[in-house]
Amino acid sequence: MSGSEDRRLILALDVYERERALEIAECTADYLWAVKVNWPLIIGSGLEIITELKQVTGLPIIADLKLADIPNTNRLIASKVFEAGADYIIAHGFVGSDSVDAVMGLGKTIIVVEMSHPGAKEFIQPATDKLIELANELEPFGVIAPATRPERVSYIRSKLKPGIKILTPGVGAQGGRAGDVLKAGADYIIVGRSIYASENPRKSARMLYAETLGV
Ligand code: NUP
Repeated sequence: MSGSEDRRLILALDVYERERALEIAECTADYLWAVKVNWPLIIGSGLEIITELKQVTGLPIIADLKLADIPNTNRLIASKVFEAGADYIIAHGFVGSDSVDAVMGLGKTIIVVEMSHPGAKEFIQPATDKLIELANELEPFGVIAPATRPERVSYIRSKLKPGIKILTPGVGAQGGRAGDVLKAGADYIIVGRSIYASENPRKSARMLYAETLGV
């Protein structure tokens, strides 16, 4: 297997069960840059799953909590999550720079500037320009942008400071295509159901990994 520097695939591990999560992460790890955990897995298996996933895969762990609270509460949550071993936390930007700053003070942060589902057009997309400004000001590790709308990823790339990574969920089950969104300027694709709900998660991850190499 090649080194992790050419990997641009992030597994969204949205299952509840600890055993199943560890099994899927272990068998796909060769093709991943990182593993993303979200509320379903944390609620189903507890926060310790972050530590265990790190041990089993040796990969960075992204905690997709989409923090959206006052600075103090964001800080209280983020400190426990970083303590558990998370390398990155995803936070919402619409709550304001002080709330995001509280997370950034504790560790590497990814700010949501636009979401991938249809409803994102109602409230988030109209605020995307401001959320990009916020990211340019705070310079987080990265931002979340929609793989379901490659043209929006191009737009976000054109406005975003170079060096800030773009991570894009929405490939596969939500209709986005890896090649399209990587060509549009995404650095990483985030894929959940197309891998963990497939008959052969390792094979699905390998195929997606191969797609990212061709771009
Ligand atoms: O805009 C977003 N869209 C999205 O799907 C921001 C996210 N963080 N996600 C997450 O990415 C979502 O919660 C899930 O964990 C993953 C996509 O999973 P799937 O649609 O590939 O199964």
